[in-house]
This record gives sequence, C-alpha cells and structure tokens, in this order.
Amino acid sequence: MAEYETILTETDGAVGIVTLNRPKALNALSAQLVDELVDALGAFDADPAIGCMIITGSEKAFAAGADITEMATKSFWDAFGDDFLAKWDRVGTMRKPVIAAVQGFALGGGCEIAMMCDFIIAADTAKFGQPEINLGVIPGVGGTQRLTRAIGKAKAMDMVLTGRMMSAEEAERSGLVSRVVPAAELMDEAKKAAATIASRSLPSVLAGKESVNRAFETTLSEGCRFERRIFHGLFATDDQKEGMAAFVEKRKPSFRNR
Ligand code: CO8
Repeated sequence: MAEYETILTETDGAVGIVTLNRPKALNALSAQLVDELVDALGAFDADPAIGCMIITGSEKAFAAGADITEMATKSFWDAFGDDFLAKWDRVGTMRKPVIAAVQGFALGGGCEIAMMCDFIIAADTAKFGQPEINLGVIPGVGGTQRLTRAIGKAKAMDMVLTGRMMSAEEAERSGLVSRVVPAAELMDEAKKAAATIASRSLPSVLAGKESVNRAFETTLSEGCRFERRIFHGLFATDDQKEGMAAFVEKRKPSFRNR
C-alpha cells in the first residue's frame, strides 16, 4: 500500500479497512483525502486476497463533509473547469462490496460517501445530514439522488431543504442504514459482516452486487432479465457446483472463487 497522510489502511483477514483520518477537521473530505481514499479502495479492489472493504471514520465523525475551507473561494470556472468532485464518484464504482461503518457525523459529502457504499452499518451515535443548503449550495456528489432513492421524496426533501440532521434510529427506520448497533460494537459488527461476505464465492458476490445496483438504473422487467442472465451464468462456475454439492452432502462449502 502507498503512504497516505489523511487515511489509515489495514487488513483483517480478507477484509480491507480504510479509516478516514483528519481528526482536527472532523475528517473533512479534502481533495487529498478523496484521492487517497479512491487509491486505497482501488488497491483493495484489485487485491485477490481481499473479499470485502470497510470505510470508517472516528468516534466523533465519519466525515463532516467536503472541506469547506478548500472550496469556499472557488469560482464557477474553478468548479466546472476542473470538474470539481468528479473523482468522488469512483468510491461507488468498486466491484467488491464496500461497507460504511458510521459513527458521529456523516454530513454533506460524508453522507454521500456513505451512500456510495453498498450498505451502511451505523453506531447509535451516528448523525446523517445534507446541510449544504446552509452554505448556499446543494449536495454535489449524489446526495439529492441517492438519498431520495434510499428514503423517498418526503424525507429527502425535508433533509435537503432544511439541512437538518437525522439520528441513527430515524435513519434505520427510513431505510438509509441496514443496522444500528451500540457504538462500542460498531467495528466488530462491520468486520463480522465483511468477513461473512468475503467468505462467500467472489463470482456470486460480484454478481449479487451488480444485480442489486441494476435496480437503480433500469426498469423492473429489464432488471429481472439482467438478474436471470447472471443467475444462469453462475451455473458455469465451479463454486456453484461446490456450493450445491456441499448442501446436499451436509458439509460446509469450500469456495475457490472461480
Ligand atoms: N470542512 C472543513 N473543516 C471542517 C468541516 C468541513 N466540512 N467540518 C468541521 N470542520 C472543522 C471546523 O472548522 C473545526 O476546525 P477548527 O478547530 O480549526 O476551528 C473542526 O473541524 C471541529 O469542528 P467544530 O468546532 O465545528 O465542531 P462542533 O462539534 O462544534 O460541530 C459540526 C460539528 C456540526 C459537524 C460542524 O463542524 C459543522 O457544521 N461542520 C460543517 C458541516 C457541513 O456543512 N458539511 C457539508 C459540507 S459541503 C459538502 O460536503 C457538499 C459537497 C458538495 C458541494 C458542492 C459544491 C460545488
């Protein structure tokens, strides 16, 4: 792994973990941090020893948004000419699953990065919000789109137009997060989920992720057709033979990721 200044990376078995680490700025997402995050995720994604990734932050903040000091003086041309924020999208293009383990603030770009992950496990201390309206802008990396798909128009409008924060409990009730756990158990829970995913057959994990994501991009009938074709395709893998033989023989499968 490369040397990073704004993130920490580690592995736990087949799980790659990226910890956002700018404690003095509540993990505000500077250009350098986003570069490093995308680089580290890309390296884990390409590493055959890794089956799942986790992005996490600190106890106080997953991330308090894009770095406001860095963008405060940008002109229209600075933003448009450089396609400001375009690189962030790459967080959502990893092929292997990425879990966001969130405690504390996940605001603005922090909430958007969490929503680019495949699912969010939240500590009971987590607070989600899209407060860009307070700064005279709107979300810029998918907040109005992914939040609306996750929690529906009424709540998304409420969040985006008032800039209010949502508790972990409300976020789970609204469908933004998959589980809420006590803060002290957050990383254990996220690692357990990631290790479970990493223990499954990689071809079916990649297929499952891609197929669920199709639901956001296409019609129901096209999505179901896509799913069925991939389902059929998985019968060409050794792992399908192994998985089903193991069930019949009442033993644990031993997947070889092929
Ligand atoms: N950027 C830069 N620095 C930050 C940020 C941030 N987003 N958030 C916090 N910090 C810094 C503070 O300035 C402070 O620094 P210092 O100690 O040097 O004064 C330090 O982190 C600690 O913060 P606070 O003292 O404010 O801590 P509190 O516990 O009092 O408050 C809050 C915590 C409520 C999270 C508060 O810090 C806050 O409101 N932060 C800003 C949240 C926000 O507005 N986020 C959205 C940013 S915009 C964005 O992400 C959208 C991207 C798309 C934009 C498109 C533009 C074209």
